[in-house]
Amino acid sequence: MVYHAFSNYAKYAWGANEHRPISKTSHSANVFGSDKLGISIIDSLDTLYLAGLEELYDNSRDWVEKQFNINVGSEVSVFEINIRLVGGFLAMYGLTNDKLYLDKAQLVADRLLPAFDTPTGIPYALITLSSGSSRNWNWAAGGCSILSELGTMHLEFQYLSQLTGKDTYLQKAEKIRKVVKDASESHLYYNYINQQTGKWCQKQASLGGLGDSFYEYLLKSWILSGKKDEQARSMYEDAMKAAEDSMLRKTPTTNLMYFGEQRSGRLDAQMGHLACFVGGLYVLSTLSGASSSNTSAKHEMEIAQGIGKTCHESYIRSATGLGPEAFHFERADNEAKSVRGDEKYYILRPEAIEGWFYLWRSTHDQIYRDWAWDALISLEKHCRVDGGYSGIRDVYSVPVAHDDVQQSFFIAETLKYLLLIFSDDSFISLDSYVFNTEAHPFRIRTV
Ligand code: DMJ
Repeated sequence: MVYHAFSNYAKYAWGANEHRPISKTSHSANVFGSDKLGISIIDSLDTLYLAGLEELYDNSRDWVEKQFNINVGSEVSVFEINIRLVGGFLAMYGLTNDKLYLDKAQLVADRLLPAFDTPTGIPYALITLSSGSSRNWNWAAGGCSILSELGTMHLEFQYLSQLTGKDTYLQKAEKIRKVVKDASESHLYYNYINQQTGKWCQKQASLGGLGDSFYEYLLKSWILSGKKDEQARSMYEDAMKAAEDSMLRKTPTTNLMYFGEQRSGRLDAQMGHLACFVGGLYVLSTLSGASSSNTSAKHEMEIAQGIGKTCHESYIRSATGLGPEAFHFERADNEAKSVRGDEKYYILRPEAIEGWFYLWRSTHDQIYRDWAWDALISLEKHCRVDGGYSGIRDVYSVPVAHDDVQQSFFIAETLKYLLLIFSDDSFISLDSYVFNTEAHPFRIRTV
């Protein structure tokens, strides 16, 4: 699958950010701008390397060395460039010790730094790479910065400081954390914050889109610090407790567990596909021993298994065996299914499989490999096309309509977690590596 996905990208769109597997042309999402930054090459490096696809990997390294160019006029997402490019390069440096990758990681991170020049240190969402000029998304509430974006710099910047010995990066991330921590209300964190004042812009909270990886990076920063960053651990524990109280529910008759979305004190009984990652996060919390005595491992594993099951239900209640972008729990006769036309799509996302990967590693219950295998078969059946893999527009409708985009996270994450779930535990052991939010494994330093 990795070979089919990447070799077709290479054949039809080499150097472009992504590709269209049906039109067999280049594609670039607006988060990557219009220049060819080779996002799919860099995002795929570690998966190619781990899958042992040597020729494709060698060609990719060669492209990075000779053709990668960040000195372009594109306006890009600070978050996306950080998790895919800085994260992709850092993981490769940890895996290979090849200095090229550390140099490139630093080169890219340095280009992002002007976005952090705000009164609070909270970065803008978008930056023009050549000029450093920065701004927020037009659609963001109150013109504010987004929690999942500004809260997802810490791991890469911490690791870059560890590897280069330069504190600048970690200091930027620590400054953000302080502002967000000071703003929190009873350990609740909202999705939008003003980068000028450090005040919340709206009282909406979510473990799915707009919030998700902020929570993920609290736990993972603690792990990557060799479990020394106690502030990250305690913020994670308190934030998850507050999130459970305000957003974790079970359906009354079928006991399906879900994290809803908090909107100004009211809970929306819907969950996004993105929020399925949280099952894996709870497993990692237990495996790493993050909880103090207040929160038992048993409690965490119940949530991990409950969310893993609910996300699986969202997959098997569709005609394709693949899960929709969002699903609901308001009506007993329609649980874990989409209700609106604009939330029925599947764009090759990894989060459900990611959750089952962690559950497999911690329980070795065959059911998680079976669920991953069923999803893999559905991907082959409905998403594989002659020119790679495509997202689909409606998981409830067969034959499917393709969206004609192969997202770069498909190789970086979805296929990597599939590779890992069917590999031995020692292959990228969770004792030695922590994954960034784009599934790039960072080697944990023990000193
Ligand atoms: C990825 O880019 C990352 O996992 C991010 O944190 C959220 N969304 C996508 C995949 O769905």
